[in-house]
Amino acid sequence: MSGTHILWYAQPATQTPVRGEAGCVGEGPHNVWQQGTLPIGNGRLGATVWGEIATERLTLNEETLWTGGPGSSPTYCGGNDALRGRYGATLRELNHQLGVDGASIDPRNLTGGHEPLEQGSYQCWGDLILDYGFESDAKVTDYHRSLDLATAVASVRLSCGGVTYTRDFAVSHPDQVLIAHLTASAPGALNVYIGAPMHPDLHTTGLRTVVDGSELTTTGQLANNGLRFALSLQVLSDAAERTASEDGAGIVISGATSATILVAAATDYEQHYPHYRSGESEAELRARVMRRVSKAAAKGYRALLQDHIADHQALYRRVAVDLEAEESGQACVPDCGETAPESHQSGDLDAELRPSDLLSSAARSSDCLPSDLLLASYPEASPAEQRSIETLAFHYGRYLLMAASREDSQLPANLQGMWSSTAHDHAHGQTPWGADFHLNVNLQMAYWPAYATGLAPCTVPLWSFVRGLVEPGRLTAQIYAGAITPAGTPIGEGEGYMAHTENTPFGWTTPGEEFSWGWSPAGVPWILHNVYEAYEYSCDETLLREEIYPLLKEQAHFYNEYMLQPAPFNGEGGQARLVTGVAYSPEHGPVGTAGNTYENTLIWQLLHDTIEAATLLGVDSELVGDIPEQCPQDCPQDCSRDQQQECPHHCPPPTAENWARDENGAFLHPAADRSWRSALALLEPIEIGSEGQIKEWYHEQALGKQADGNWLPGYQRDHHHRHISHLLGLYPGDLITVDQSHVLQAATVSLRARGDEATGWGLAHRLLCWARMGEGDHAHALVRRMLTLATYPNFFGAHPPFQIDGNCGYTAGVTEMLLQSNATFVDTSQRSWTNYLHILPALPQAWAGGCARGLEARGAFRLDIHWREGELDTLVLTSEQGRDVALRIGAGGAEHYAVAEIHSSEGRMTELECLVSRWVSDGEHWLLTFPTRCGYTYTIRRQNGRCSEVRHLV
Ligand code: FUC
Ligand code: CA
Repeated sequence: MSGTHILWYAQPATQTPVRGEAGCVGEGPHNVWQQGTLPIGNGRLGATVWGEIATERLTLNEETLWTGGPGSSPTYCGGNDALRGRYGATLRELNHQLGVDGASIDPRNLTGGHEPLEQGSYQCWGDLILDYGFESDAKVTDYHRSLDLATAVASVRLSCGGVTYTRDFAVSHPDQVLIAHLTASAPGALNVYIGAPMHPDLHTTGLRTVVDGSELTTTGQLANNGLRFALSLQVLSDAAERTASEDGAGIVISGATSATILVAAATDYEQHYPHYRSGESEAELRARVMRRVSKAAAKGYRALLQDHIADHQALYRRVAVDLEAEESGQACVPDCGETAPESHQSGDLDAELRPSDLLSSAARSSDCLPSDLLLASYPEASPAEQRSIETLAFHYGRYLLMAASREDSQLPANLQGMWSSTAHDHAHGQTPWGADFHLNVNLQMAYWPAYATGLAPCTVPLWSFVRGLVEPGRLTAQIYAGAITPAGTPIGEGEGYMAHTENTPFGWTTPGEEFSWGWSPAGVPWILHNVYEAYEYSCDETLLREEIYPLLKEQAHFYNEYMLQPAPFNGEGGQARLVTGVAYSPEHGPVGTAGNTYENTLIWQLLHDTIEAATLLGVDSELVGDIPEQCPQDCPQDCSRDQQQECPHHCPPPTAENWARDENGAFLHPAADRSWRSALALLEPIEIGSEGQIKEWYHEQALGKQADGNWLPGYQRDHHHRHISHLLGLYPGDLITVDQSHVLQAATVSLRARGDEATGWGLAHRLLCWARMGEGDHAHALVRRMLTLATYPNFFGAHPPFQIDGNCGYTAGVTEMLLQSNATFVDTSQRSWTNYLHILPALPQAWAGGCARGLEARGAFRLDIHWREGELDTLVLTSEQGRDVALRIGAGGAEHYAVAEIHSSEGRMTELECLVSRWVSDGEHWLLTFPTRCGYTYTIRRQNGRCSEVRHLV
């Protein structure tokens, strides 16, 4: 049903009732904007379409229009404050105090970033205004506006004075222009004023708009930092007359039947430390945007639209999901938004084709409610309608990430993707959190659905952003942790880089001005987890060697050499253990504790991934170290634990004492073993508290309480905190998996204690965790909660306010309910099946039948999953790298399935040794394992005797 790819409304944005809370943008125009407008974008240039009747408005955004950074002050240095950080001395003193003074200390000097005008904020560019000049009492009929996710075209259609007007809007990725196509049903009835004013709250210098015939150009600089900007607009039309408007700021067309308006915009930003500028002059920048528009104009509307749709669909159609129950018993084929006419693909696009026409027929042909009413009716809607809303929201998360982040974007998706209606120089001015790149959950979450839903190309700007953290982050590491890297050191070989919660395009890697939200060095290991996924999903070793491993290695080195400390308390087994020193669990509880579960979990994942990568690449074996747990097995003497230190056959067990330092930070035992493996073994991230919960802080006993029974300072016992940072090992991490019942049980206690109420992204994180726990119905309760409480009428996720993390987290959550691939099991021959595929691991009852096409799993597998009556029906698995595969089938049980067909591209069948293995760990599980060949497709169905052997492994 087309309803899962189209949003449509029967009224303009300003007449769409707002729903739920506005958040920090307050009631008023920005709230109307965030709840009612429809977003389009090509990863660099974006717009939100209002669909207003007489004066159409598109709020324009360009991803690099930011205040702050170089130019905002002559002494700009990424916000770092050397007087506070004291080249690591402050951190060392505080770490020392943690050992002496107990549970927590006052870390107010681990701050920086005092200048909000240097930190800066994302800026709304302005508007594209299309004023039709209708009389104020003109009667308008047949109004609708829509956004087709499958074509990335937003459309408006209305009739007024006997004329039908259409407007179709898209932002082309191949041609880097915004396209607005306007038509009137009566010849010559199109009379429109066209303007592109900059946002009234922008502070600019040298702002100049020139109108020349059908061309308009605006240039200027941001007053705050001198960033140059330029916009070029061109009108192509059959107008009888074309004039500059009286104020000289716009173009008026009269007597036209159709018109195409093309807009390009850019700044002289370049992601290059330390200047972050391309070096272009005003004339060069202007020429760049004018060239784009002229090239597009020469191509013409038909070809532009056609290429836009083809480019969008090549990515969008990789994946589709259909959650609607299959009552009919027919094969489920997910609709990828094929409602667009064939001509969209074949090339003979009708000159008069208007995407806006499609919706009218789609809307007419179904009795589908407009999207705002449909969403509002969700709690009472029929099961089929509920499934279609859930499916639409899944597709929307992918759509938004694509629109905000493409392979040639200069910056990753920001807190609001790339859409904003506000402008203010100040970091904490108007745009929520300056729409910055938040590293204590938000940026990570925006990219969580990327790999599993076929959007790997959209992650390219994320890596370049992370790579871009290295140089400024080395300065932050030097000032706050004393890690000195000589200039010019290649990535991977330095002493380390550090960044914290709030990040900007200009290397703002300083801790924030308040420790409680501003200090979060583990944000870097966390975002590296996203980066490592690029390898896990693609198995591309060149990418791993050249891009990913150096980033991991330098960060692992940094933690190992500068951040890890022997804890002032013992681990659960009574042994000394490592922590990361002064820490804060985002943004909750006691301030300045000796490590915490959040940080230890993230460092565990960092070391785990770095070791895995180094081992795969066959490099840095001394840094990796031996496998401690294997030594005792090789020991010819059966020595007890305290004899091991002396036993010549034994690797000494790793000890935290090896990380002890003097007051200058030098190691007391320079030659001691501090391998990554030893550090990993000493992190012990998960400790279980007296109420059976996963502790959030190591001195927590009962939930939220310290040993004396008092509440931990800052613990939010009245309303449950949105962050669930102590559960990162469950999602996105690999530390807690369904195969370890006691930790899983503890995670359940913690999740239940935190409750199902949270902000938009907080709900999404809970959804993901319940999916990883294998609790489909609970995960689905969070799906319902998100759609009921945290989704605006335009389907933007509501923190509130709008943040893109909720939308992307939702899509990741639905995906994790259908497919997971991050856990490991070890079979009886000691073979580790890392990242085995778990099919339908958390299928809720509400999704009895459905299908998903094109999902990707770690190990470079692509899957089409069909299920019926709550069980797997057919699985089609394509192997992209020829890895061996292990399948666990949550809904159905692997013991009932077998490989039924194998195809290569030549259509050949081959023989295959397929094993159904019983694997006992915390209960009985069955796995189907078989080798695959690159490019071959395997169809798995209920057992039909093709498996050559059934072997019980345990
Ligand atoms: C984190 C969250 C806030 C908000 C902000 C952008 O700091 O704790 O709730 O989402 O990011
Ligand atoms: Ca992993």
